[in-house]
Amino acid sequence: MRTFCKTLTGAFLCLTFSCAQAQSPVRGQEAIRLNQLGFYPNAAKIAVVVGEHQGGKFLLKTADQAKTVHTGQLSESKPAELSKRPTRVADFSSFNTPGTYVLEIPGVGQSYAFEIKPDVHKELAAASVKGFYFQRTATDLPEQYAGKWHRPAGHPDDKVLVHPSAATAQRPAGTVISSSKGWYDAGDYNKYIVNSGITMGTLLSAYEDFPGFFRAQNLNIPESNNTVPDLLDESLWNLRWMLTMQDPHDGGVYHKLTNPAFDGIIMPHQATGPRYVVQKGTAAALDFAAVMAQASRVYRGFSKEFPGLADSCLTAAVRAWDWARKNPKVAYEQDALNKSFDPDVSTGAYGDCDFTDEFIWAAAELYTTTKQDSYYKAVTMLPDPKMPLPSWPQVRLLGYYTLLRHKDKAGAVALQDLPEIRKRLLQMADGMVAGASQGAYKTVMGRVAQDYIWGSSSVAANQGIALIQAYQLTNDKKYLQAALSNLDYLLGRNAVGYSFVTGYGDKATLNPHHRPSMADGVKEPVPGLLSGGTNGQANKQDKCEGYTATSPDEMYLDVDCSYASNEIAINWNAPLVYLAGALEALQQKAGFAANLKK
Ligand code: 9MR
Ligand code: 9MR
Repeated sequence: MRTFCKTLTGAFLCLTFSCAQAQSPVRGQEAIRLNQLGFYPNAAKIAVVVGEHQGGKFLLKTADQAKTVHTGQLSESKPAELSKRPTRVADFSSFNTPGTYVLEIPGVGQSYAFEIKPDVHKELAAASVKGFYFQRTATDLPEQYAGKWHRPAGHPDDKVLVHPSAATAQRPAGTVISSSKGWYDAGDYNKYIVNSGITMGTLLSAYEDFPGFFRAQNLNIPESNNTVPDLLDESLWNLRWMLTMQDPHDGGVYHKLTNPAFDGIIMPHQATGPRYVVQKGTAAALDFAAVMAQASRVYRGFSKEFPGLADSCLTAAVRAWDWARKNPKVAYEQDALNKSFDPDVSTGAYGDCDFTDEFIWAAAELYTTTKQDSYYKAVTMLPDPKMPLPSWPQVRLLGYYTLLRHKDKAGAVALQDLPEIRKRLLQMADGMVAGASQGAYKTVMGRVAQDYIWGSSSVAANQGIALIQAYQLTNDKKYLQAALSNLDYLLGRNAVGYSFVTGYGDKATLNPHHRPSMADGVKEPVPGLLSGGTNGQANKQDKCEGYTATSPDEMYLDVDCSYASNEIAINWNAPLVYLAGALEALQQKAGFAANLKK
């Protein structure tokens, strides 16, 4: 077992009851909540001071404290929306000289040191993609690429069994198939098509929206020296696995590749139990179809490097779509499945029984790639006025983003809906902007308790993506500013004061529920991984010891047993890749700096 107490920037942090006596009151660095990496020179720069305090002045000092470069007034005290804790804002947006600084609040203390510079999130943006490399199954991660987190290959998955729930005449139960490569889903070692779907859709969209930025990014992965952008090389590792999850006999797609029960807390190569592909389903088929249709479009640009890949993806997409049209209501219901088949399967369910949004996403991708109206017309593209934020069971907006992204090549059938989709997206984004300006933390994320679900960090990141889409459509800086507020949230301007990205920030997640990070004997967790973050129900869900929070925005424990607030997952990292990459890409564009100014 790892110890939960660690020394961090000089402070002794206590994370369980076992060492509660050393817990210090909230002040100093703990009380000053800000993006621990820093700020773009001409963007908003905000810190939030938490706790009782008389207010007054704040000072911006050089990190060596030799010089005060700026002073300002703290705002009036305001209770945070959920916890009602008093908060004040230090807004130093007008100061824009690059350098390394600390914020000093007389009577409270100093913040962590942070930078003001043009590409302040560049390393983070790369690390968030590199995080996927660390999730690779079936390959050694040598020191050359993985540094101190190098490890032997785990889960070759070249001999996977067809589970009785997935048996067909051509592939009876027990048939051995090869289903190699792919990423581990999260802190566990299984591979789930539904969750791979939104993950891949988000990563491929990041590339489609900001190809120049991702072409220039170097991740130091084994493929870094080829002519393909590293993001697409990395994504291909999972795409190749996804392709093997389609039954060649009927086009259906297995819901997941899994152990019957979660592995213990051991390294990947030590986890050698039997693995199964389990029941085909409609959500898996449609998410797969959407990803393959999009991948066909994206990898078409690399036909020389990957001959035939784009065509194979499109064929796979069409076959999965056809299967789903014939099998439009096959839900993955694990409990029911376990009543009929052995062995029982108790790993992540990713069960969803409403496929309206999966049909919309797959139709939008297939239509955009093929230009065939039949795909578009097969669904009701605007079934209701809702604009649900993307998450693994809700992918409608991924389809809308794609239609808007390719609006210039849209045919009549899509053109009739596009003004309405655009209008709804901007309404959604306007609501987010208004919310951010009213909130105690001045972030879009976290003003309402419903934001704090399992994986809430991805709520923040996906709100950021919606805002970037709005910015791309309008060029209106308010959307960009609001998107940036949520990156600030993820990196420390939040009610628990953590940066939720491992390895990034002075007070960043140290003990994620992530088997390799827990079992590798290396003190620091694998870097570039986004913790699921604050979750109002976490104490009831994982029942870890140590929760003291009573407010949903504070229900977070940086301990590795807290899988409901501190696991990492590919569908959470992907929107971080998008958000950090988009903001870096946009700040590189001439004039963007001035654009971000308040
Ligand atoms: O490690 C598992 C994690 O990946 C899942 O998100 C979580 C919820 O399904 O479950 C974790 O596994 C736990 C299991 O559910 C109960 N026993 C303890 C396991 C963690 O060590
Ligand atoms: O992200 C999933 C979350 O929405 C669910 O509430 C939770 C419990 O079912 O499961 C989460 O997904 C986990 C998956 O089931 C197994 N791998 C780890 C995932 C992240 O915790």
